[in-house]
Amino acid sequence: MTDSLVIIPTYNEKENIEKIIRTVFSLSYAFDILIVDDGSPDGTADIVKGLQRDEFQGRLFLEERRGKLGLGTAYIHGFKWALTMSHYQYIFEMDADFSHNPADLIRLRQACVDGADMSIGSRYIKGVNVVNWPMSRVLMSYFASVYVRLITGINIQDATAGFVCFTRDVLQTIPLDKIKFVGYAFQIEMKFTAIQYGFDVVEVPIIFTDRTEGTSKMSTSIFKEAFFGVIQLKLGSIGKSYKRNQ
Ligand SMILES: Nc1nc2c(ncn2[C@@H]2O[C@H](COP(=O)(O)OP(=O)(O)O)[C@@H](O)[C@H]2O)c(=O)[nH]1
Ligand SMILES: [Mg+2]
Repeated sequence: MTDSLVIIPTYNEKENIEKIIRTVFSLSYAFDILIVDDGSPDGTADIVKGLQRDEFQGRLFLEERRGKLGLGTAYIHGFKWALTMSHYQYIFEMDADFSHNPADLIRLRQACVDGADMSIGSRYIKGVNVVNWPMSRVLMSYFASVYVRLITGINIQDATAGFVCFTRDVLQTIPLDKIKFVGYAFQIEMKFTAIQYGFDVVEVPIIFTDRTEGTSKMSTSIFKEAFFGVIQLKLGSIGKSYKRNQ
């Protein structure tokens, strides 16, 4: 039994899903995988079921939800699933589209083994490490992190990053039912909340490469949620006590 589970949310990722699963399973460390699919009309879940049946029983898991309910709730669903299995100590977020290099899972895990409570695959700690994104998106993402730092005061260079390793303790402490955002704001909310609870959050440099297959689900509503969500997060935290129950 492994101590590590990679959660991959999917919506219409038929071009990527088999390859990403095989790549993770070919790494030198044994990671399990949980796919959280939101009823992808392109049949992503069927590909996963085939691989589960034929090759990866006991290592590859699938949770299917009925419709596109958003990235944030897909992860919350996955986190809760992971916490029901007592052997998972390191629980990861990773995209299906190869924007995150699966080989970096090992470095993210190592940062937590070495003492961090949560590690983030960060694009912005050594310059800007983004490949193939249009300049407009790079600028938006970079300045989103500057904006998050200014408003919330958290010292994270890549606040919207979606390549993350959580130790079990962090996910057990954060009240998952109270996490309210679904898009980039969800990523900010998880980091902000972990820091409020006093967890040690470290950034590990990665190179982020835009997808070559399939399409992005980024939308203006996700952008708006993040813009106003950051202000809500800060205001909502004032006077709130973040106590770990021990
Ligand atoms: N389950 C689920 N997965 C989603 C949803 N929206 C996006 N994803 C997945 O989340 C990951 C990141 O999404 P992507 O479209 O690449 O966003 P971008 O990288 O910001 O353009 C991919 O694996 C998507 O398939 C959703 O509503 N539900
Ligand atoms: Mg992507």
